[in-house]
Amino acid sequence: MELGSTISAILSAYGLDAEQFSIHRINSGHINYTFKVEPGYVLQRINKNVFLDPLILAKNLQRASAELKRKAPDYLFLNVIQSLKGEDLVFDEEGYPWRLFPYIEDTVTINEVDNSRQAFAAAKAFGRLSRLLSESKINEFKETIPRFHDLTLRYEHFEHALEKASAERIEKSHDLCLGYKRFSYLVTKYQELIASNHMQLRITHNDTKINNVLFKKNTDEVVCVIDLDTLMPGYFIYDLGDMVRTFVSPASEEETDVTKIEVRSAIYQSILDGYLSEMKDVLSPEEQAAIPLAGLMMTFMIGLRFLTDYLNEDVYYQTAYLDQNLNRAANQFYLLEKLASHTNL
Ligand code: GN1
Ligand code: MG
Repeated sequence: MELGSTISAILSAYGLDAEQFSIHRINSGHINYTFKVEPGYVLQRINKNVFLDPLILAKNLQRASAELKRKAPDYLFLNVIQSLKGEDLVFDEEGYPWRLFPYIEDTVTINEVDNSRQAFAAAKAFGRLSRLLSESKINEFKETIPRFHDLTLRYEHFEHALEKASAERIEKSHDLCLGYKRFSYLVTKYQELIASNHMQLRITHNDTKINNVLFKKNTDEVVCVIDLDTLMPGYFIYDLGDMVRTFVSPASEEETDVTKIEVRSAIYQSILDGYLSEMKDVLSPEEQAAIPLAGLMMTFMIGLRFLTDYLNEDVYYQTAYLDQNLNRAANQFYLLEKLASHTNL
C-alpha cells in the first residue's frame, strides 16, 4: 500500500505491529488521510498544509476533554490514544503528524439524512457539545485555522482566485461564478451581524456535517460526534448552518444530478428542534434572531470554497476526478438557491 512503510513505523510508536492488522484507507473527509486499522483502531494523517500548527489542535482537544470530564463525566469524547512516549501526535519523516483513535464497534456514518429522527439526534449531539463547553474560557482555545469561517475572507479568496485562474477554468465556471456573485449580499449581511456585537464567540465544532456523527448501527441513535479538528472559537451559526447545509437535502454535496437536491422542511425543523433542545437557554434572543441566516451563509461559504479551489487548480480539497470541485460548487449553489427561496432573505 502507498504509505505502507510509514504506517508501519507510526504504528510501532504505539507498540503495534502492522503485520497483525488489516489496514485500508477510508475515503471520507477531504483534508486528512484516514485508515481503518482492523481490529480496533483508526489511524489518521493530519494534513500539515491545512493545519499549520497541529499542536494547537492537540491542545484544544486536551482542554475540551478536561472540561467535558468536569461537566459531564459520562460524555463520550473520542480522545486520541497516546504513543508509547505519551504523545498525542507522532510525526513521520516528512513531518506529517499522525494520531490514533480507538475504533468504536457497531457504529456507522451516513452521508445523507434519511429521516427526522436522525436529524434531531445529530443536531442535538452537536448542540450538546457546544452547551457543555459554553462555560469554558474562550481564550484558552486557539483557532486551528485562522479566520476559518470568516465569510469576508472567503469572499476575498474567491475574488483573488478569479484574478489568477486559467482561462479554461474561468470559462468553465463562468455562469457559476456569476451566480455566486449574485449572493454576495450575504457577505454584507454577515458583516452587519458581526458588527452588531450580538454574536458571541463560543466553542463550536465548525464541521458539523452529517458524516461527522457516529450512529449506533441499525438505529437513529447518536453514539458521539467526531472530527474535532476545528473545535475552536466560532459563532453558533457556523454549526447550525453546516447542519442545514448537509442535512436538509436527500442528496449529498457530491451528487452531480442536481435535480435530486431539495430542501425538506420537516428535516429543517428537526435540526432546529434538536439543536435548540440543548442550546435554547445558552443563545441570546439576538443570536436566535440570526437562525434563518445560518444555512444560507454556510452553504454559500462552503460552495464558494469549492469554487475557489477549482479556480486555484484543486490545491486544497482532495479530488478523485477532474472538475469534482466545480461539481461540488454547482451542487451547493443549487442548494443555496433552494434554501433562499425557502427563507425569503
Ligand atoms: C472539509 O475534511 P472534512 O471533509 O472534514 C473542510 C470543511 C468543509 C468540508 C466540506 C479543515 O472537511 O470546512 O465544510 O470539507 N475542512 C477543512 O465537505 O477545511
Ligand atoms: Mg473536518
